[in-house]
Amino acid sequence: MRRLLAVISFCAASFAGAASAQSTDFESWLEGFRAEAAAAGISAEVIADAFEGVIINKRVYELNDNQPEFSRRIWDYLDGAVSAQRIDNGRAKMAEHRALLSLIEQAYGVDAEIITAIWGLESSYGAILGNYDAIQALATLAFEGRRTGYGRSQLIGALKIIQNGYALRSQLKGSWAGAMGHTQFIPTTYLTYAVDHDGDGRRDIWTNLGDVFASTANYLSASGYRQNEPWGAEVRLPDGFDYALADSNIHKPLVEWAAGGVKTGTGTSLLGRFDPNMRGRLILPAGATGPAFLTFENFDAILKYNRSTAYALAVSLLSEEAAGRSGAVTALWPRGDRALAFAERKALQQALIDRGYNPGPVDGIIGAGTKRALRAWQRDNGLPADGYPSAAILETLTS
Ligand SMILES: [Ca+2]
Repeated sequence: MRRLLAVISFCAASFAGAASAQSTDFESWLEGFRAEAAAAGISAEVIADAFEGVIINKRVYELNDNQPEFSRRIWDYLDGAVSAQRIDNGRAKMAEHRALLSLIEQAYGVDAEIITAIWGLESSYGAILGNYDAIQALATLAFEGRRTGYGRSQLIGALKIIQNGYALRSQLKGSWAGAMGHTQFIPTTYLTYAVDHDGDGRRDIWTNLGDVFASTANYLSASGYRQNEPWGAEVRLPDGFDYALADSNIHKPLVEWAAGGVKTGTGTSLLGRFDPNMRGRLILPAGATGPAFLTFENFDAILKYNRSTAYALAVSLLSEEAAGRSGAVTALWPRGDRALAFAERKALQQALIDRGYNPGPVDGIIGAGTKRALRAWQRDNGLPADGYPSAAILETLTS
């Protein structure tokens, strides 16, 4: 016991040493960053005021490594993102703000239910705006870790917001990643796309819903969103379907998908429901054993908001519900599947290399390269080529 205590106190001492070394490093990093900000045209006064008392926030690093829309299984994420509560609130909010949303829908060509769904996902309709000091959060990300480039550019953006008088230093509150206001704009998105809907001279994404909705619609419109076009739909695939067609690079007109036997989720013809010339790509978020979706250009516009398929699907399904339609997914998710741990994802990549396939670097990130290599191996071995890294596939690959 005494020995254990000694070990603990030794660790505590070295921790304290590491922490003070880190704060010294942060101070010297900040010196360099001040020069960078000055070169970007930020005044000495704004810089001095912005960084007064700012220290790094370790919690930001923890959250950066554990983003739920990337780290959770998609069905668990969707259970929370498209919960009965969020659906009910979405319908109520659509009704409450119908007049304002209609005006913005007409002005920007973005459907009210998509604006509402993004609002619901980003801040639970304004209930959770985030209490992190954006300057501190972004300085923390800029200082070290895997998002230093993002942190630096957003930090400069945040300083420009203050310098241009769009918001006060004290108003820059938001998420741990520096996303702010009702629909969580990061500073550079704010600078480029936020708009002053009510004409009071401020682009107030923190307290003015007209500015919030218009800014969100403006950003989606610039990302390619088109009014009255669907995001996509759940689909049903025929027996013997070539799952390799579920590839983010394969966009085909609906008429071709229909010719290949793809039907709506209820088994009817796609052509009866959608414009046959609309182009879509097929996604299988949980592999061949889970639900399938055809997604159109509006889905890709939502992905520009947050580059996570789980997020874009949640927004899409919630938007159906907010509009009073059903956003329920009819096929079952493979809820018994577990997510592969980091070491297992690396083992899967290594196994593909050992078998003569090229997944790219062994980094534990299942990206397009890994999926393509996995598909090739599946195809060569007579398995459904869905490129989905399940525990069962890892077992087969490594046995
Ligand atoms: Ca305004």
